[in-house]
Amino acid sequence: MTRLSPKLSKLSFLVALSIGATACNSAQTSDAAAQSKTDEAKQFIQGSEKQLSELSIEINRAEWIYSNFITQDTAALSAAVGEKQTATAVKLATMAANYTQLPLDEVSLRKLNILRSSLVLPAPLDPKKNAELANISAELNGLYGKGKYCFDDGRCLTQPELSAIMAESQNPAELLEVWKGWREIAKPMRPLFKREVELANEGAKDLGYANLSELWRSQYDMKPDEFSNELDRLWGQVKPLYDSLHCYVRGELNDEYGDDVVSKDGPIPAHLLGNMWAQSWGNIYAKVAPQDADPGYDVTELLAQHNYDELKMVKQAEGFFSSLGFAELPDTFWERSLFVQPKDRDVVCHASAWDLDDLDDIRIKMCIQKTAEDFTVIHHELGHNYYQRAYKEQPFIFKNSANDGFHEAIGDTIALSITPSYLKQIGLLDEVPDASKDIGLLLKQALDKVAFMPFGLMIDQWRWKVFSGEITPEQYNQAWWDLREQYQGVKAPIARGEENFDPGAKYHVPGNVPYTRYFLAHILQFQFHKALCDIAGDKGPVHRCSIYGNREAGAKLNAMLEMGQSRPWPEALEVVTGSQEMDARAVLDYFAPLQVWLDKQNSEANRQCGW
Ligand code: X8Z
Ligand code: ZN
Repeated sequence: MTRLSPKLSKLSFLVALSIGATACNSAQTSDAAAQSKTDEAKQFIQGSEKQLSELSIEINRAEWIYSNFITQDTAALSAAVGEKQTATAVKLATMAANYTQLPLDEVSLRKLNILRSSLVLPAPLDPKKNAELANISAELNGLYGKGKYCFDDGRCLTQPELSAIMAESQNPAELLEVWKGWREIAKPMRPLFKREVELANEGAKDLGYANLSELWRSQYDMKPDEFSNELDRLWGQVKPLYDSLHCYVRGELNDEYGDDVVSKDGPIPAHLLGNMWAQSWGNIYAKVAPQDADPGYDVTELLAQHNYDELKMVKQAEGFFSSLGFAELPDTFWERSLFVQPKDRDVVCHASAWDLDDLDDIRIKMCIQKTAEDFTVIHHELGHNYYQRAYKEQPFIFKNSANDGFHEAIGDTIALSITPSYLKQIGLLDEVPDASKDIGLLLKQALDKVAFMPFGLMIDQWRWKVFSGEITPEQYNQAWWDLREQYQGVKAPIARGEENFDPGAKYHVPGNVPYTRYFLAHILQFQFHKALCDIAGDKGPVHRCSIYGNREAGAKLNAMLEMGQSRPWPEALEVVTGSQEMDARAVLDYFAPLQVWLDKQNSEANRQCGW
């Protein structure tokens, strides 16, 4: 007996107990009943996975077609399939809740909990309301995708074209016109969004959640309020770095535009940061670059000099993943993806990655601009595709990332390895700038990544309050700008009354895509990058490390990706980083030399930081 493992002895103990119970008939009946209940639960899980995986292919196809050809008809088809899929998912989520109290194995319980909590737009059980919600959702997506602004001279520009002006123009009047013009597309969204929130809140209640906020925050292997606290903790770690960056950028913009346009002590007007939403600021790097530490190259220009077109940019990004040991993308990826904005029809240009059949039919859809920014976005999208392919052997319910922040972090992690030495290796750059130019490189990176963090956080801070009723429809826009100011220190360049619906001008609001994932991804990618650089044996500063070509790092990354959502995310995190905690220290370490430099600049210029 002593040779038995503890697990086996426990088993024989249970067997003994149940044998003892045979003397009592009622116990036998209840044992049998319990057994049949657990069998039923397992059958339910199996049936759900089959049903959902079949439906998933149908919905993926309908949505792919809709967002590649936005018309009345494709909207109707997408809404019809959406309606069917939501009805099924809501039914299964409701049933799943009934089984979660059973003494089931860990895997089954995890599947039931995921089934219960993973809807992002739950419809009420009432079929009429479900149909209404499906139509609203499709309409909001279409309004964004079709959105254009027409100038007085008759030119009508789409979102990528307007974004290019926001990135390049030096003329504040033009920037303001484009900024304001794009936001016109969102005005008609307001009543639709309001109704969408009402219906989805009702759906969330039907599933046993207080509201949609609680449901969205229930998807992180911890209690919803614990998750909110976790975000506050992470943001608290980063905020001092953000404040230094904000202070520096505001000072430089004040020098450039004068007190009338950018004050020395208030929030920064949102149209001057090189981006339609002031979410990442890398496009104004040249305006705020350090004179003596500029690396002297620009990836957008390097791409042009080396005749990179859209396809070549994607091939180059694929090459990075191949160098880590990932298999090449399938032929169907190249045949079916959309890389170039079609001139003759409306498409959703916002970049996305797709997995049509939950196996190998992976694609991206993106109106690629030949810029450094989109070179990074391509890596971001491919990160999704490689993740999807890595977990394709998982059961359907686990075909997802450890949490949604992981999905968003993979491609960005790879893009952190686009260093000068990598650019030299692939023939884009002739000479690697020496260490004296690191501040310029770090500043560019901080403008993209650190500036993003409060934006990544505030969108769902707004939405969660909208869902819980703390922000009423009459306060949508005011509350939006209050949070923009609170988190980002950014303000609207002109008065924005409630006739506007500025949140709707950001894709993820009409698209109903949760946004906290990007905040998490911005923390996680620095943790992953550091850990993979350690695995690759890189001994230099982490901002100069590239894992290009390192198979060991690739294998470790793949080991995490393959897990999909089968285990709680801290375990997946541990596989790559050795730690179960999300931790912004990796961000602070990466930018440590920049933080010192920024604080020196700010104090030498006698700047009053904060807003
Ligand atoms: O939406 C995206 C990706 C698609 S998942 C292009 N991102 C966020 C955004 O553009 O607002 C990537 C970073 C943040
Ligand atoms: Zn993404």
